[in-house]
Amino acid sequence: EEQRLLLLHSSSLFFPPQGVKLSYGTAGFRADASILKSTVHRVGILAALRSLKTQSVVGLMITASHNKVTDNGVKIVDPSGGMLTQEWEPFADQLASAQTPEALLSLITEFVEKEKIPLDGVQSAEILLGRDTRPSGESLLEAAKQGISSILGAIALDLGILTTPQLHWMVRARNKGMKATEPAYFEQISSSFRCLVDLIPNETKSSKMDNTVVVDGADGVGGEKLEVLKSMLTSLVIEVRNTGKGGGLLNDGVGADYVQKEKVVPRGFCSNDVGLRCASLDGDADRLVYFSLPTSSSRKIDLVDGDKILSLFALFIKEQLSILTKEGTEKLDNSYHARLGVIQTAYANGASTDYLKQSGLEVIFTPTGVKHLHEKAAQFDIGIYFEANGHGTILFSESWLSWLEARNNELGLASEGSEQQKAALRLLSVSKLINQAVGDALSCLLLVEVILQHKGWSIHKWNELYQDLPSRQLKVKVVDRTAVATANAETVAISPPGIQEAIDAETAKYPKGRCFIRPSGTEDVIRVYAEASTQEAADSLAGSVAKIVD
Ligand code: NG1
Ligand code: ZN
Repeated sequence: EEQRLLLLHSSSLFFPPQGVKLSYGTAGFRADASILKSTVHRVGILAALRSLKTQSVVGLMITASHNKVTDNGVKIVDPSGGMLTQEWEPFADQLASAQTPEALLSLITEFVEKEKIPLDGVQSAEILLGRDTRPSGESLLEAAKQGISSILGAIALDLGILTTPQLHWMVRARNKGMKATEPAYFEQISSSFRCLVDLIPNETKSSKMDNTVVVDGADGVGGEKLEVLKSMLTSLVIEVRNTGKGGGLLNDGVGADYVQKEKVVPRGFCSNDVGLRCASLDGDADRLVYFSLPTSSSRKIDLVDGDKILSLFALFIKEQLSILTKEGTEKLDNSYHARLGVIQTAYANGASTDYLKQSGLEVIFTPTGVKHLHEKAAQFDIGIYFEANGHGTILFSESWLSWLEARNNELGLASEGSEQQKAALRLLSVSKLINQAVGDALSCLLLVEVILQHKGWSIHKWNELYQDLPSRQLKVKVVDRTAVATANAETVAISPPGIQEAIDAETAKYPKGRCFIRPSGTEDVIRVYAEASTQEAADSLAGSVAKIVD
């Protein structure tokens, strides 16, 4: 009864927006910040229920990532550090659209019963809260706290302004019984970076590689965190621009999404930067792309996107694995051959997929959204996933990691300092540097940098791994985006009827043409992606398919 009254009272303070239906899309709820309060309040309730159900710590992040500053969003981090289980998403949708406190209460009561959630006030729940730098974040965080405290036994721990991946990392760490503070995060990634630097072969160590990277912080949270991190590193100089402190507007003409989609120089970069190795984070620092300015005369950039980061990582891991498992002289247990898999979505550039396959890698496709990629990657001993937009990470299975630890110890006794042992140490360090909970621009940046140093590669050399096929992405505003449904990892539109045939007919007109459409999970649009042998052809294919959709 006390619980009932608490919920009724708390929800009577938050009115759901009229005439809009929000849904838990690709990455939680997202909308204009002004209509989000009641949704965030309810997600607070949901997070508390999730924590009770799993008897573990969960997270709640307030961010709208790469979207405009006036938008915001909210999502739940599951105990593993990954996204909220998809099984709970429909319930999240129902909660968000309940019209009255009574309707909300009856939904919750029913769900608690069905899921057997111990909502008795005896069990406790704990939720870690984080938010990005958006001005609306503070008051939305307050709404989340009120939602959480309307569940008996639930407590919220406000961690302040964080990158999204930091919060994911901390939830995972907490549930593993590890220290889950920001200093612990910085310590882990900087020390594993230093280990990898120490293991750089002497031949490349002496090469005159430029160890400076210029980073566009998108005027978001990433820049300020990078300033802290960079002071803990040696052998790498990081220059941060668009830190948010210079008055620049978040994600406005800056950031990974802008750079990847528009393929032009972001604000804060100029002709003096020609030839430098540059990188862009997105607004909550879970995406990373690289670029360079080829000439001072145009705004165009040479983009090094998520697919190429993936390729660089895959190449490095594969190399280290083959050193590790090379038939050595010692009779040691070489038997655990890691299953290595690479996960992409339909947005991956076709040239990247060809390259990866030619390099002997197993490539798998999933629908858009990290939750899908992550799930697939977790099925491998080493699963590397990336979206073309720069969101991705490397997952290591527990069983292979414990084998690797043991192997490293054996090698340490039998052949300390051997090539094999160095390979084992490198792989162990990668598993600590890279964020195992979710794609993380900061840890990916450090891994890219140390691999380039390891190989003695410039950004140009890296970019030449393969040449991207020209591509074009468009968005089309439609009345009802749910009218489009897709199959086969979103490569085929199964409704409305006839639309796929029309797309196929258009695509057939272009050499190397590839095109697909899908409803966005974060914006009210249909996305069109086209690829072809020339930029003009890709533009024209995307344009005509956009007309079909319209
Ligand atoms: P939607 O709006 O569902 O396309 C976008 C990105 C996703 C993912 C999410 C979450 C593209 C084409 N889509 O999803 O890859 O990053 O945002 O932020 O880049
Ligand atoms: Zn993001």
